[in-house]
Amino acid sequence: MPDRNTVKAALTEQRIETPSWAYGNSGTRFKTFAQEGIPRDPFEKLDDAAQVHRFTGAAPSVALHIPWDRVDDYSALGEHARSLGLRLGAINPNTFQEEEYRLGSICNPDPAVRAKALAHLLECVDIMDTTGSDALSLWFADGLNYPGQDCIAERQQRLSEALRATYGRLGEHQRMLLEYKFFEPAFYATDVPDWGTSYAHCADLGERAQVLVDTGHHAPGTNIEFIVAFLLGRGRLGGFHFNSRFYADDDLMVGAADPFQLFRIMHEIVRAGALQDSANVAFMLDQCHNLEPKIPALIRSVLNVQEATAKALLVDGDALARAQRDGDVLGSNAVLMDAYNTDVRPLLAEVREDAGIAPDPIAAYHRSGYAEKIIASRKDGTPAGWGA
Ligand code: PSV
Ligand code: MN
Repeated sequence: MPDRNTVKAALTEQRIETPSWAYGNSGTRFKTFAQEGIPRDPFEKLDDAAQVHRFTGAAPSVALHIPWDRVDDYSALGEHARSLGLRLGAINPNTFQEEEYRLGSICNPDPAVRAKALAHLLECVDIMDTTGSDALSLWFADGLNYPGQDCIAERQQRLSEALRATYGRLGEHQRMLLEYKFFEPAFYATDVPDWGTSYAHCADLGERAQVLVDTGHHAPGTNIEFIVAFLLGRGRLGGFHFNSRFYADDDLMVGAADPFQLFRIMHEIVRAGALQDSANVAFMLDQCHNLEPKIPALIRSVLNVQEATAKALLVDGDALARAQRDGDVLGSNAVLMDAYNTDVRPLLAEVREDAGIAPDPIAAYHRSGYAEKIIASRKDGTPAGWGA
């Protein structure tokens, strides 16, 4: 059986990055239901992120989306993060909300549009230099709605060119994560539709280009842990965007739709020793809380990742290896299920108490009065959303 103290130590060290955009208003294609107390700028988003970290002790960094989080002075934003015990995490360029990008960004048939998109990617590396962020997190909404709309093969060439130029601009301690998504917003063909395409482009570029797995971006039934195991084996798993999907890219709280899948993913991570910081796998959330209040939803998401991780750490690796070697199909499955079926909440409560944190972070957040405070103090101004 895994040693209890080793499991606790691993849980104490686990870090999960929250996305700045999860603190702002969001919605579906049909409607955004505004909430009260929403941050009005990136500084206030960090204030809210600090609450998630305060009550979980596990969320010390925040990913930014540019231009949603554009500020005049990124050093000041970084300083604000530091003053809250946070740091700025992955920088996410946005090449999908401007008129010019109607037919794509770096894959667009028009060289002038491609140049604009590339300039934005390079600008984001400049921002990384200032914020000290180590990851450029790329997702392209590029694709086609109709057969014949553009040349699929030429678009791959254009993609390669822009990725190469961006990769060449990265500093020694910076890396590029390439996210894939099998559909949306384009419905006939997507330029980076799957992990294989992302992997091939990353392999062309070099070691500091890695695949980003957004758990919501797969067809129903996809075996995501297989993808994770494969990429880990090649040193190409850059990180995750965790969320849950019931249908497509729902961006719901991680661990809500399929906690067993999250456990299976974390099992591959633990097995490969990729939980440690040295493995450089970024565990990030990419979620939108359209109905539920944002801060407790993010706390719940962090707890869900911790619970899946704790269960994965409890897998008896020796017993599993033995059963697998013996060809004991039922026995090996039982080892995994034993760990999955363990109630790890008391163990995590203990980890928190050891760290001086309340054992029930959601209850502690509600008791803190922070929600009431921001509702009262953020009455004026424009709440942040996907556009700002
Ligand atoms: C696209 O669906 C995505 O997963 C990308 O990571 C974006 O940057 C993010 O969502 C924000 O909408
Ligand atoms: Mn994502």
